[in-house]
Formats: sequence, structure tokens, C-alpha cells
Amino acid sequence: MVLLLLCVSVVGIDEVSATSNEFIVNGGFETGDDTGWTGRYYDVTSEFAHSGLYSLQIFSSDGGVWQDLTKPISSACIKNFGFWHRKISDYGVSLIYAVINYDSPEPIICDAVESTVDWQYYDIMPYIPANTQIESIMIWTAKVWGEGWEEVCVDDVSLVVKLSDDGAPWWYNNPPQSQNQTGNNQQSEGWLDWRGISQRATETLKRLLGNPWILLLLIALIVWLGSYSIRRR
Ligand SMILES: [Ca+2]
Repeated sequence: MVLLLLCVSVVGIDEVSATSNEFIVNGGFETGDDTGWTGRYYDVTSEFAHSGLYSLQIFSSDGGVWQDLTKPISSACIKNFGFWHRKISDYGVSLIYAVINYDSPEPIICDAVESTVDWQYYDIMPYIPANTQIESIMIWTAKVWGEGWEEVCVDDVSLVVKLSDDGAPWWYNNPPQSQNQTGNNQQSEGWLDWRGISQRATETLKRLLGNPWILLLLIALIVWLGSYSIRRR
């Protein structure tokens, strides 16, 4: 069991070191398609780009995209979170805003801003509550009643976590303390806490026991140990 726990914690450390500090998949749309995103009334375009060759073009109000993060990110670990946007012509009034889902049933609907023909940065950081786990991001458009509406482009959507001096994600060396102290958050905060390790050990054990070859090997080992101890007597 000790060996098993060691193996599991080694897997956890590998996961940490292999993790990039960017947590948005295809935030610059440089795959040339919508890989990582779901939504409506959008297309990936090469006509406009804040950086690279592509951006996302939203061609109707009440349209946009969303993405679930590959793992919930603690608010304390986030360094930058936002995106760039612009209107494709000076016509109409195009509003854009972000919606963040976190470890609460109610999402955060951030303030809508007006897009201009110049690229502008939409900063999500001021809307993130302390001691929360961010789970997904939605970028959505709206119109003003009675006004015309112009298409909007979005590019360089990015959620970057802090890095320690050794290049590991920030929480690897600085696991958030406040939630553990208050006991409010029962969810695992990092990969190195014992609750997380024992959870992973249990899951791995279940997976191993579900494998008939491993099960057979274990039975053979028990039989061999049994016969060995009988021989010694
Ligand atoms: Ca781009």
C-alpha cells in the first residue's frame, strides 16, 4: 500500500510539472477552428486578429462561446484572466461581456462593455471572488434596444496561473491556506494535499482491482505468500 501511495503521488507530481500556466484551450483560435469552444452564432475568421492569424467572429447579438476549464482553478492562483475584442466596423452599438462559473450555483455575470473598431482588453480579474474555484468562461454579446448591431471579434482569451521561481504552477509551492484553515472548502486545493493523494490512491486501487490480470497477479501473490509461510513452519 505504501508503494502504491508513492506511485500515485509521483503521478501527481508529474501532472503538475507537465501543466502549462495557460489554462484556456485555443484561446487565440490559432488552430483555425473552434477547438476547445462551444457556442452559437460564431465563426473563426482570418480577416481580423489581435495576434496570430485568426480570431473568433460573433455574427449576431446574444451569441458567443464558452469553455469548461480542464480543471477548476483556485482564484488565488490566477495571474491574468481576460480577452481582447473589437467591432468589425463603426456601425451600431455592440456590447460584450463575460460570464464565469465557479464553485457556486450562481454564475458571475461581468459588466458589459461596448466594443470599438480598435482592439480592447476585457479584464475578468476584478470580478473573481476570493477563495473560489473558477470552472468555466463564457464570452457573450448583447445589443441595445433600438440601436443597430455590428459583428464582434474576440482573440487571445487567456487564463494564466502564477508560476513559482522553479517554473512550477504557483500552488505547487504555495498551497492556499485560508480555505484549509476555515474548513469551508472540502474540495482538494492542490495535488500535494493528503486528501487528494488518498482520493487518487483509492481511485487507482479501484482501477487496478478492475483489471483481471492485476487481480490474478494479486491472488497468485497471496497464494504464494501463504504456501511460503506454511513451508517455513
Ligand atoms: Ca489569434
